[in-house]
Amino acid sequence: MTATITLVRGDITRQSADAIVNAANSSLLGGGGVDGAIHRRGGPAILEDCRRLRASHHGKGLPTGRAVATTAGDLDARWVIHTVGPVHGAPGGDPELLASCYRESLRVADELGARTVAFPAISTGVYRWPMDDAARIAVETVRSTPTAVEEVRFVLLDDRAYEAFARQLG
Ligand code: AR6
Repeated sequence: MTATITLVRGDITRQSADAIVNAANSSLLGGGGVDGAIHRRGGPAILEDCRRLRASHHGKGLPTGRAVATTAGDLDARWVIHTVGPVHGAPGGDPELLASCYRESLRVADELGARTVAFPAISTGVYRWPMDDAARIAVETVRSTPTAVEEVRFVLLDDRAYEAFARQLG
């Protein structure tokens, strides 16, 4: 089975879903963009979990392309899945690592038993991945990844992102 893909324009922190994916960084200690918004609206419980994860499993940080889950705190979700996208144009800025973010997040979602998962456009902000290419990788990867997740919802903050994803869905 593969997930049904839906598109929403808006703020991912306002979504209701089993799991909300965060475009984090390796430190797992927060940042700007969607990461900042998730921690702000989700409250301190998310950061507490992140610190615990760092201490127990990821003392050196979460590698690019991997994913881990925490509580969703005050968000309307059961879990936040944190993944680290590649920086476009930097060493290690490999498209395969961006695909890996989506695959690994779905693998974690399956482990949790999540049926609806909301994703932002990973790496397209601070990490500068070109939107059209990021949308292509996101959609192709979700379409080709077997999962028990029923709905993958891409939550796009602006028209440019929404239209890039809509073009990929055809
Ligand atoms: N809802 C949905 N999409 C959003 C939201 C939101 N509330 N806020 C931003 N976006 P970015 P990255 C979009 O920079 O490129 C952080 O500091 C945004 O318009 O959040 O993976 C982390 O800590 C863009 O299209 O993530 C890392 O250090 C997309 O989400 C670094 O940024 C991703 O932008 C990660 O950079």
